[in-house]
Amino acid sequence: MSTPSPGRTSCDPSLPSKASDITVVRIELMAVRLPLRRSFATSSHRKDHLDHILVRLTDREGAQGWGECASPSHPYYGPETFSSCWNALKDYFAPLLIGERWDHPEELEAVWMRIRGNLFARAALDTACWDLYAQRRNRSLASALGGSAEQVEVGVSLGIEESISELLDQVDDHVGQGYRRIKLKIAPGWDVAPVAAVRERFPDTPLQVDANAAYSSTVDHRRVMRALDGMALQMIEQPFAADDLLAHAELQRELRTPVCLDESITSASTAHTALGLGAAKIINIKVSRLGGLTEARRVHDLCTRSGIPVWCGGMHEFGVGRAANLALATLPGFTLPGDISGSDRYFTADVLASPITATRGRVSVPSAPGLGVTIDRDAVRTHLLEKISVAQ
Ligand code: OSB
Ligand code: MG
Repeated sequence: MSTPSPGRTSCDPSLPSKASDITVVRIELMAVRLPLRRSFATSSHRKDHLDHILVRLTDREGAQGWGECASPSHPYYGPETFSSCWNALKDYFAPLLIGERWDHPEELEAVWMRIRGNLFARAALDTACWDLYAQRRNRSLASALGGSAEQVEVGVSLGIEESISELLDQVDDHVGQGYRRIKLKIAPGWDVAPVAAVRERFPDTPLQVDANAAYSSTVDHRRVMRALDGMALQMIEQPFAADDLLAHAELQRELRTPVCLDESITSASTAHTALGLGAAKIINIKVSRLGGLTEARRVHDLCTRSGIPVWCGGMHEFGVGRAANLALATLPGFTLPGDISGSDRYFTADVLASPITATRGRVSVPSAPGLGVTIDRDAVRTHLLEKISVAQ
């Protein structure tokens, strides 16, 4: 036992315990580029490498927390870009966090309250604060969030391929690896035929589709949705524009297949509105899209109270963001397999000393304090594009 230092109320047992009492004194932003093992195409574009921002916080005691900004480079999934996130972190989020004293990461909402949007940027710092907090409490991030699962069931998200036979090979490969379900990206022109071909070859595999808002509520597109409705899918994810909740509600009334919302759900309030309108029967919870773990957990709690199953979505995270997703997915409402496949599916070299791996469709949750992963400093250095530091 160390002797309590004078003036540190947290060490005086006669006073209410202030177990954390954290002040961040340095924030480093690292732009890191990882090549993708295999290029990935969605309804909007194709990519062969990813530029994400890793953030490292250091507090007054020298403890550190890590987070990842997994924003796509271009504004095709949502409004943010790599550059918008870099600027928002450097000019707004980081300066407000530096020097601020806090006990729990939920208090940071008040610190950042004036900043609108920029949720992918915010998520990086929110996650780093949760990591730091959990480490200071000597608890795993999963347990700090209230989760207890030791393993999480996962599936894969497969991009748009050049041909149906290449898609069938991809599905075959991942079903063989034991992934719990297969998600197929769809877009007008790549929907009924490829999905029907997969369903025919794999009649019993849990299958779902994700349109990334590529459809509109026209007669032609609704015909596509009705055709998909006959293919025993687990869900149809985000067919229409993010802000068109009524179109999703109308579609959900026409289909037996559950509609799942991704891009539409940017807060617990939008989730509340969407559920009130009947716009979805399932919600995809993404740490990045919701601005971090605090809001992601709030959406989980709301859905659980409303009897709506949720699953953890992904943004092709490197190991840091992947570990945060994994911790969140240990909460009890995550009853459907998440998009948290092993790092090796995406990258030849991740930024972790031991990458996250899936075995027969399950990923083990680290039990070490915080995110519970070790960053490979050499890998970060090798793939570093740019680094800046914000200090007190
Ligand atoms: O819509 O879920 C999505 C990847 C990038 C952007 C959006 C999405 C996705 C995925 C892949 O579907 C999820 C993953 O494997 O990380
Ligand atoms: Mg999606």
